[in-house]
Amino acid sequence: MTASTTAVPDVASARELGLLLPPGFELGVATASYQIEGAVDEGGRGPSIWDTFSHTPGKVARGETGDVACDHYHRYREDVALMRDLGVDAYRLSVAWPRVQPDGRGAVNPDGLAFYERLVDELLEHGITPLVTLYHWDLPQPLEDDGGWRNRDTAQRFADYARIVQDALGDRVSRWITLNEPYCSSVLGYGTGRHAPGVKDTHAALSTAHHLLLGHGLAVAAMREADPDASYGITLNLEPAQPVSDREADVEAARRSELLSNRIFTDPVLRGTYPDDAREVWGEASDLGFLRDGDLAVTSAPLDFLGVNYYFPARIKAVPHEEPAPALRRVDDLGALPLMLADDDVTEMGWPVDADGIRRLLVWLHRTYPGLPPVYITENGRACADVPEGDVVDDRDRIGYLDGHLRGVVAATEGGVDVRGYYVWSLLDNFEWAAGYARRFGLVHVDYDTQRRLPKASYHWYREVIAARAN
Ligand code: IFM
Repeated sequence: MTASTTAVPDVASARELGLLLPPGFELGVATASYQIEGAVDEGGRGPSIWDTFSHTPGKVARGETGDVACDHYHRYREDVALMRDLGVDAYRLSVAWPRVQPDGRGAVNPDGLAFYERLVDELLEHGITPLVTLYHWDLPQPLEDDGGWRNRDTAQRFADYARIVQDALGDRVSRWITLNEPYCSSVLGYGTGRHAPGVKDTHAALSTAHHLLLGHGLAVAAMREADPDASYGITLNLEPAQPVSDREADVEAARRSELLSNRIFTDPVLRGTYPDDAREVWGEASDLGFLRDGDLAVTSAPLDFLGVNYYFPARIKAVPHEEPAPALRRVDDLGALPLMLADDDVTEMGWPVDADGIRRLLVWLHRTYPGLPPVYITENGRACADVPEGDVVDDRDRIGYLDGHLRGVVAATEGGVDVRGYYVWSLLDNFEWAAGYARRFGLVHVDYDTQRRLPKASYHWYREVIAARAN
């Protein structure tokens, strides 16, 4: 189905916002393979760590899995039609490694590649540019059986897989993102165990973060050699951290929070170093044996753009411990030392809303990393308790969130930050990882019983913003 004709809240303000956007500014939507595709046993796809994890009792709310999700694998034409009617310039999708290379190494699955060829062709036919993410957390299970991202060899396997996808799609895709949010893959996947593969091991969180960045750098080098004219980037999820007071303990806790959520990723990628304080904090948990000579030259391979996912800022308060906590305790349990304080406005995820946080983050990146490549906001959005009434989903909280954050991006560009585009997370309601299907982020409501798509008020609002742009 295509867009229905629900009223658009505050059309004038949407149009005014569209006119504020810099010339050529790109607007898009984003999704990810495991969250929308379903069809986990079809077309020769192998199992991923998220299949295993979601089928393990107690790991995902209500025992939900991505087995069917939005059934996008079969309904991608309908979903592309929704994007066409929305008027987006670009669509950020991810390729499922286990569809393309079920074992994570060796044999390639032509049926898996064929799905992405059909999808890319459909996008191009409707004038939508594909922005392809190669890894959005669905590691082939056979690689996990060999250690997953703890195993340094996985970095090379990832680079090989990236080239396979590029060989198949590179004649139609010229913009590539290697990894989505390596923080989540490493810290949540191998540190806190909240995400697949569910490992709780501080040293593993650090080594996997490093191996992910190594895989990113190896993939960029290999892909650039094959096609120097394409654009290559990585997407990092970043949180500006603010101490809740001037107390030394809070300031110190904020520094650690920012180190773990931001700088252990931005520094190796944008500067080719690890921060000095990372060595100091890591020392207690790890011998850093994973770090080898030459690695940081690989992780800092020059990029054409940086993808930034922003959702919320961290307001950090030091929590007293009965006994001195090991410095790295935060990796085991991110809530243990600093806390995020509940704000007045909190999303269904429990995340505080602070639209100016996106501006502060962008300005921080710009000031901290001279030579910062152009930035794309590759995800931004909020979960709302969306309930259709007839054919209407009145998600005005989402509209308010998106409006405020886009204005924050405009303010950052006015302050000199080179931001080239913005992608709403997400086109569709989808499988929100350990939270299952109850957390809805879509511009389009999905009824998981019928797979009916229903554009929400925010979809109509975004269409007005897109249409109003001066360019
Ligand atoms: O759904 C996720 C996405 O997969 C990665 N970034 C954050 C989103 C909302 O939690």
